[in-house]
Amino acid sequence: MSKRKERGICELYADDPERADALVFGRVTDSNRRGFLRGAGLAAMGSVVGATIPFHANMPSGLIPAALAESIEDFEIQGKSDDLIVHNDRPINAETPAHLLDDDVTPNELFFVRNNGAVTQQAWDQQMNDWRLTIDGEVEESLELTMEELQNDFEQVTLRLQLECGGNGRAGFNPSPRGNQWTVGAIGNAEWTGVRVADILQRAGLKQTAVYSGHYGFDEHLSGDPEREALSRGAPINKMMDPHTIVAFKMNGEDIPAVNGFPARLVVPGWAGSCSQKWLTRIWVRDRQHDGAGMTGLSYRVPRYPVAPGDEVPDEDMMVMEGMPVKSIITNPRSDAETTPGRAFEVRGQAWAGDDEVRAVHVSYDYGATWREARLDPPPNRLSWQRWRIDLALPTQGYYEIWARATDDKGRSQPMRVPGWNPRGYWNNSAHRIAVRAV
Ligand SMILES: Nc1nc2c(c(=O)[nH]1)N[C@H]1C(S)=C(S)[C@@H](COP(=O)(O)O)O[C@H]1N2
Ligand SMILES: [Mo]
Repeated sequence: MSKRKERGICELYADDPERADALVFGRVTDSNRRGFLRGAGLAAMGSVVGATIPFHANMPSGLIPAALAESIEDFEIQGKSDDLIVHNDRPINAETPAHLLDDDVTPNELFFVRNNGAVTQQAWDQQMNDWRLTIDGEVEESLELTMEELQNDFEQVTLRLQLECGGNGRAGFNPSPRGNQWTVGAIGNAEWTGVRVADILQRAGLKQTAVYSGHYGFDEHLSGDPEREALSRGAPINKMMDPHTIVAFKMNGEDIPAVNGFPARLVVPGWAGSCSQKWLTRIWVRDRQHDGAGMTGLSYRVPRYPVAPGDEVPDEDMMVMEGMPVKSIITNPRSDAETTPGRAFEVRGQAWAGDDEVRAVHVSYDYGATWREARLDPPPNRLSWQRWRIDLALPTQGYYEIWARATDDKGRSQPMRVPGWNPRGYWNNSAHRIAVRAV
């Protein structure tokens, strides 16, 4: 897989050095225009330059560290492995190669990143001192929660939850819809700690008129226009009241990485990732479907009926995406692996099914002529992905493809070919396949 990179870190610094600082390291500038790094940002820069930085307090802001300026070829994302496939660095978008999704719990440094806008330095500055979560709209009593209140006033839960971008798999569509050309890796399954949105909404008291949520974060539209949201999606109240829909403040037991929504974000598992607002500041309870950025037009919407590839679809025939379809990936071996004829090896991966549970995973190495059923683990909790594995031996020398196909508990399974084309390329759940040579 080639890196489709549009802009590198040097360009980013050339363009707007201080914003680059904030994006790459979360560096905040004080009134003397010194960049000072704290906590995770400092640790990230330390690990990138390979040592602690004794004089970090003196580092000018907007100055790309020389160690990076000299050596960097690929864009580095704060706290992320450089094995991620970077599709864009403004806004930052990076997916995880399938073979690195082999852990049951996706590590923070491997978890994909999908940003529509960017967090400015001013926003970090302000939010780090004074973050609040507002709940308002169709509620009996509006709330403004501090982080302390959020963490102490509600029961905390820790859950493994899958989060997948609605456009995961977009690269498979033809004609190619615009947008990040995700292959299969805009998915992750972290262990999130947070509080239930249902508990917060119950505290505020839902009015009879409450039907939908609208989510806001402190990232900005890339144009810099403060009137425009980078993204503001929502979900029907019954999905928000699901006990697995949470406001998370920990990811795998640590602070959520800056690019994944520190200090708090929604996790609305099983639905298009866009519902899971990062850098969350407000949940607006509404008396109608939300109409924020990303809720209207072609974004995160799909045709109500099958359309021919390339068709234009009238606005009134588009509907908002909700649950994600059943899907699986092969995480071992990695594609292009070699094996020995006749010798058994383990093929394994993960499978998930939006709001539902996976019932079975089948694997083929003869282009679908025959299928074998893999062993499938139950989810550790609802809406987590599920591990599957099977021992296979390839009969003779040669080139094979291994295909994996999951079926959900409603009997729906993954198509072999790319399913219904749609204008923005959502919901591609076609079966994952890898190449293996027996030599
Ligand atoms: N505030 C905000 N929240 C956001 C986004 C964003 O651009 N801004 N992107 C959304 C989309 S489209 C996805 S797929 C998920 C991705 O979450 P991740 O970057 O932690 O993987 O975040 C969602 N939450
Ligand atoms: Mo997304």
